[in-house]
Amino acid sequence: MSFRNYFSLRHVATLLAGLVIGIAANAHEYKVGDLSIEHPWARPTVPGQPAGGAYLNIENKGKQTDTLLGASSAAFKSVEIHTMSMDGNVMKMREVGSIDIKPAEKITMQPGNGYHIMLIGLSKQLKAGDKIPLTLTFAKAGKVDVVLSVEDQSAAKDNTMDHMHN
Ligand SMILES: [Cu+2]
Repeated sequence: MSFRNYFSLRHVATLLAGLVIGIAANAHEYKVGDLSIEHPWARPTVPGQPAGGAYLNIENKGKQTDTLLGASSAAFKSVEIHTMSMDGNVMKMREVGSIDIKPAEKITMQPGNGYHIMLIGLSKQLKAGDKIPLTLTFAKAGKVDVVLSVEDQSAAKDNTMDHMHN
């Protein structure tokens, strides 16, 4: 390997290390029992928007299934767990009563597909940088307080508001 190649590899490695540290500093993670809850965040809303979407990942590192039973926050009238899926060409959303998280399973929520948390009855607009308390209730792990950070990830595909319901 020439000195030049060696130098660029080192340079790339340094950049990658910086990136990983950057991500770690941004992400926030909560551990409760065997569960780890990663990066709770919500999308900003426009003025007058009645509901918003929130997302987080839940990983079960234990040997027993736990169940997310619900979520609540004083900032909203109600908080519901929803899932979205394609039915032919139509994106359909429905409320799910709970989400099972099996051993070694990781539930990933993201805009536009699968599970999300619906924040209903916004008392004010959600703006990037806002921090919103949210309480998750699990069957085994109990109640877990997390903080949703409102982040503008406008590059992310989002259909959350395209399938609004009452
Ligand atoms: Cu929804």
